[in-house]
Amino acid sequence: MGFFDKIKAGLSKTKENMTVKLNSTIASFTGENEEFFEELEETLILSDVGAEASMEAVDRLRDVVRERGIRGSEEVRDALKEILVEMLGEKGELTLRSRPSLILVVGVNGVGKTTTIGKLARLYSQQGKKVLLAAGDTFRAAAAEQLGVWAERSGVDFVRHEEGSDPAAVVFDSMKAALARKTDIIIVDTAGRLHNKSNLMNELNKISRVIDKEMPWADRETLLVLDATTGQNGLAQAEEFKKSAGLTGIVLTKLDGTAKGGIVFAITSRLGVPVRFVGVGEQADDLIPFDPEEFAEALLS
Ligand SMILES: Nc1nc2c(ncn2[C@@H]2O[C@H](COP(=O)(O)OP(=O)(O)OP(=O)(O)O)[C@@H](O)[C@H]2O)c(=O)[nH]1
Ligand SMILES: [Mg+2]
Repeated sequence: MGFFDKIKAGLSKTKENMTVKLNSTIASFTGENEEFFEELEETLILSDVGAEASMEAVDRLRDVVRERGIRGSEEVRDALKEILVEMLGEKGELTLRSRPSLILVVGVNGVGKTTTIGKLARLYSQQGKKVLLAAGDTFRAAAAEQLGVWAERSGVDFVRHEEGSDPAAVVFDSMKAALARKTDIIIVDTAGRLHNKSNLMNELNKISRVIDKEMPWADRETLLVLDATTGQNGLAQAEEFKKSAGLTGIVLTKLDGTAKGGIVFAITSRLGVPVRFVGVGEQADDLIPFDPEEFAEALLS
């Protein structure tokens, strides 16, 4: 199954899902009429798109409908699709040119960080890259073990320390090991929960400083993992991480567990941080590079 089919399968979970509602609203379009736009805005808001992004989409659609004199539902669908794709921004890859490059994976507990790292390890090692996983979640011993299982599954390198040790030291050792072994990509797991929130942000900052000091030249991506089923709550988390950790991309997991998915628009419009991957299941190959065009197509077909 490709991106399109997986997204469609995910979003078609319930009868009350986003695509069904969107498409029935669009089918009711018979020319410029305020009721249609209000219904569309409501549908978008109910699909987790968020008030701001929904209003933006509908305002833009209203203008396009007027400018082009659109009367038919097919044309209105195409116009809406164009707008949604534009709102999602360009499709893009992670910048991982240096050897090694680093991917820091952050997010609150249970969103799917470790699983995503396992999937990324699979993806990049299949592309012929030498990957090393760093067990930066030292808060729980089980966390390193879970990551170790993923490393073994994909046959990639793995660096861990004891429970309770300093995550920055794990990252330091990972960088040394990566240089010695000519590793292409270091992927760092981090804790989702510590004794308190400021500890968590301090720990991420410390990891950052160690990388800045040892490998200022290395390409580095900081990916925030968000659970799509938490809807608008994810946005508050994202804003906090953006402020304290600096983010270069979002991974939206568990899209297979929600019939909504509009959260993708809320994230890009509120944060200006691109969605790079979506998770659509628990298996190693259930991670898909995000494609705005195909996503919008899946919603509107
Ligand atoms: N259905 C589904 N489940 C997922 C996906 N990604 C992760 N999960 C599941 O979500 C649960 C939590 O995943 P983890 O990877 O352990 O999450 P984490 O962020 O590392 O959690 P902590 O280490 O506790 O902070 C596991 O049961 C995963 O199998 C996804 O895309 N779809
Ligand atoms: Mg974890």
